Amino acid sequence: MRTFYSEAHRLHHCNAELNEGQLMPCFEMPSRADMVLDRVKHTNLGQILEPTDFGFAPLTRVHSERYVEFLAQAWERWAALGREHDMLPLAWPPRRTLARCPEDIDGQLGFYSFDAGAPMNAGTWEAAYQGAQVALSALACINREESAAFALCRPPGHHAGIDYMGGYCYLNNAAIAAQAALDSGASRVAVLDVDFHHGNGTQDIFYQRPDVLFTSLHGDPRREYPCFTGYADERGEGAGLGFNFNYPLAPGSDWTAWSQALSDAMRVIAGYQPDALIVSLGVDTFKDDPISSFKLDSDDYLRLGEQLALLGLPTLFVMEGGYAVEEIGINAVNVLTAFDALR
Ligand code: OKP
Ligand code: ZN
Repeated sequence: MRTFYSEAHRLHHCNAELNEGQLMPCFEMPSRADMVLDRVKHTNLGQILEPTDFGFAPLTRVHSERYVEFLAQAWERWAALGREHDMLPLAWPPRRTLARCPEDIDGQLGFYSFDAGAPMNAGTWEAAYQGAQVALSALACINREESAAFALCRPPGHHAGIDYMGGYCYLNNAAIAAQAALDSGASRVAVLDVDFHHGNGTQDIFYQRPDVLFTSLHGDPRREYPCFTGYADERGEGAGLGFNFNYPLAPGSDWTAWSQALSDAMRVIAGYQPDALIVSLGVDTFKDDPISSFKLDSDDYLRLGEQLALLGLPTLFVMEGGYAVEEIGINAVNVLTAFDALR
């Protein structure tokens, strides 16, 4: 299959994130994408292509306009205050607060985020924008001539909601692609999120809608980030009720436990009869991932690719997490090569 990739991801490189109470070097670093791209080349997965620019319109189909404008202008406003270090939010509205959007950049950073996990530097917006274009370009290629494609997005996207960033994510690449698929004629799109962390942003975006089915396998929110969503009883709302499926799994889950949830999610997806499948492909389920607690090994990603091929659907793979940098390329591309071998 083809891989879409932009060098612009490199412009996003921040110094520190909060982890376990300490500022530490960001786990989400440029070498992650480099390792995946190297492996795509090494395995001859297929052509590597630069994205086409689809502009702002597809972004504001899932994100609010004021949020996208905020992201696009945030660094300029920050730098105008003489600040040269990474942007981080300071405060968030607590429960029982009717939040009005404040005017200064510090307040707005809190208003448009849900955690301090999405620092921004001078190049973050450009990297995130091009990442979304990578997802849109890969989707467009499926529509035209190919039955599957790989969007090598960085930064990841699945924690970004309608109007907030968080958890290394700014624009929700998978959601933007899902909406673009609907806008180009699909009636139903299924999203399968296999990243270790619950895709709270994608869930939020489609929670009240029946035209996008969201399914996610992830660490149990009672113990794992993003801490407040991902419970099995979150089933959707209104017209979206019955179109959201969460599979929270215990720490230490290995292929045996994980693949049982996968089988159930695939049964739900097959029953939905979608026109396309979008896989939020995080490989932080790997046994040596530094911030996660599942126990998949590299060969298990081959099994995942084989399973997904059985669905027989046009499939877009969108890169999300994975922080064991040495193995991220092997693990992510294992899914893709095994998928290609069977489709
Ligand atoms: C982004 B993606 C756990 C810290 C968690 C944020 C994780 C964001 C993950 N000790 N910090 O879903 O891979
Ligand atoms: Zn993750």
